[in-house]
Amino acid sequence: MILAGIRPVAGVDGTVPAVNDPRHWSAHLPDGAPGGFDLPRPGTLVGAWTAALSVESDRHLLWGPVDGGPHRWVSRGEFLDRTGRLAGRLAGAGLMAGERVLLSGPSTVDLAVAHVACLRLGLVVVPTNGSYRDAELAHVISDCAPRAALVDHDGWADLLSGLDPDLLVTSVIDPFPDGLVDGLSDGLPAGLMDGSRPDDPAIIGYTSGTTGRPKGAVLTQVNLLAGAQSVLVAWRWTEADRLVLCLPLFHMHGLGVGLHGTLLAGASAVLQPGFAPDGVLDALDEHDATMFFGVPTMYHRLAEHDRVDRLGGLRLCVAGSAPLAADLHGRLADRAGVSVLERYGMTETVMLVSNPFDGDRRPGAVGIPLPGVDVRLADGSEGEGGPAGPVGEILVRGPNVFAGYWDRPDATAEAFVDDPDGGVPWFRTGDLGAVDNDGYLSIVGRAKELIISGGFNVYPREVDDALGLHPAVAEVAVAGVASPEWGEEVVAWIVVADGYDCPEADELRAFAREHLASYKLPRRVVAVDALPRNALGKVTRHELRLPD
Ligand code: MCA
Ligand code: AMP
Repeated sequence: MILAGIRPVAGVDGTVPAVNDPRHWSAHLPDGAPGGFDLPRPGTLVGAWTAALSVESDRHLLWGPVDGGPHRWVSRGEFLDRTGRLAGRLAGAGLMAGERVLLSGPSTVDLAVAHVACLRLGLVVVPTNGSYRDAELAHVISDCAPRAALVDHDGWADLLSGLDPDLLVTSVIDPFPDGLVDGLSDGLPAGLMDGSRPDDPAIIGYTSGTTGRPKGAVLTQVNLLAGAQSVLVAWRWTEADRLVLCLPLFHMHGLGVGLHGTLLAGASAVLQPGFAPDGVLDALDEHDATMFFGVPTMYHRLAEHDRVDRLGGLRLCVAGSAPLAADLHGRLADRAGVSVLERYGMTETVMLVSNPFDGDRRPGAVGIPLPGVDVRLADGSEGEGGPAGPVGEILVRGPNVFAGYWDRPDATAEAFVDDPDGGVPWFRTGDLGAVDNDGYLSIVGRAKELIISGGFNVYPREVDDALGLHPAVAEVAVAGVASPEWGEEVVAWIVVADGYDCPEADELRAFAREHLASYKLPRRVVAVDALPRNALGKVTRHELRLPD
């Protein structure tokens, strides 16, 4: 069965529009304005940014640490100037459009400048989690072969040079201080800057998709532009907005939505290198913020704070990256008077579905496809109708959907299904959804093996492999267990090797820390006699249970 996962808005003649009819998106438009608008507006991300930031140069743009020093405001004009000069320096170091650059550091103005400078030169940014360990970094480097790395973490320069002696490793704060090629250090000749075309790759985001080892999702200039434009429209994001942004800048939530949206709207953002409830609530007051975006774990902690009512003074609070429990939505409404707007995104698609700005922000549902985005459930979706409708894999297409996985034509082919009517193929999200009678999508499960802990994705097989190296572990399988704070917690079920005692969680964490970023480490360990397996011998993770 094919289901249009979209609001069945009746047309003027009373008919329900076809799958990709723009009238479906009218739920996101101001005053339900009729469809027919163009998204994405033609162009590139860098072109749209420079256009937005070239006027009123003195307006505040980003607050945060600058030049490795104290926090201050950087204006639109200073930001364009800094990114232009840095793009020149990167060119002076011999970097050329299309080459990959690994970028990693705390969320500072310097990191934002480095990101945008790379994009203005046409480099492909590989945003990287600073808690990655050797093996995780080695995989990224061997997969996308970056030419340079701009990094700001202790020990990373040596680590990266050890992994690839040809990699040009430099800092985020003052990259290539001496330049490697003379003549370009003060800026680029006209024509070399902002010259990307809409379909040029801009970012490679590592994610496991539905299966296997992390793959590099290649997002083009126009994918990222479309991803930011749709939420600007849907969330009424304007230059008057000020966002408190404490999400990391190595994932689509903080980067592709928080930072890119701010630059595109010509709005402003207060960057916070890390999340602390006090820090967020103080910043809302100190900087007259209008918006906050966070993962559910952040809202869970904010909801416990005695100043949580301050959130109610904001124009908009957005949650995503993991399910926002209906109960938490209710607590925030009661304690802060805020109706958090939940939306659904993926690395491969930026944002695809959102609750409406105007109208019902429904707890437990992710909402209606964003302007320009088509969503449907896969053929063969099962179950009866009723409030939650049949359940099937969520499929998506639109200008926001990525170009494919880096150097993985096989994985790219597997990730898309043909359109039954011969149209543009659909990307398989690996998420299971159901659509309400009035068109709201809910995520009801996952077809992919994935644990989402505090908004970070953890791939069970990667953790199994690392824990399996411990001598006391004969067999192991990890799975996610519901947690009020983290959404899901990583738990390891272990068959203990002969002659050993079952290791404590702390011991296993200390052991595996060498191989895995720490958010992937198990928080609990359960000893079992055998792992549940199917007839083919494959571990059936959904049958793993905590002891009573
Ligand atoms: C930190 N730790 C975690 C997590 N975060 N453990 C499990 N799950 C986590 N998410 C561990 C650390 O490794 C450390 O362990 C200990 O907790 C304390 O670390 P700390 O940095 O102090 O943690 P925190 O500041 O409390 O971090 C919680 C957090 C953070 C702020 C919720 O996890 C976070 O920023 N999450 C957001 C992730 C995100 O942006 N996701 C978007 C991806 P130890 O002490 O043992 O070392 S999804 C996406 O982009 C799509 C497009 C979408 O839809 O948005
Ligand atoms: P990533 O690949 O890191 O971008 O993670 C994307 C995944 O996060 C999606 O496929 C979903 O499983 C999950 N996700 C994002 N937003 C939500 C949400 N609002 N509710 C439930 N799951 C979500």
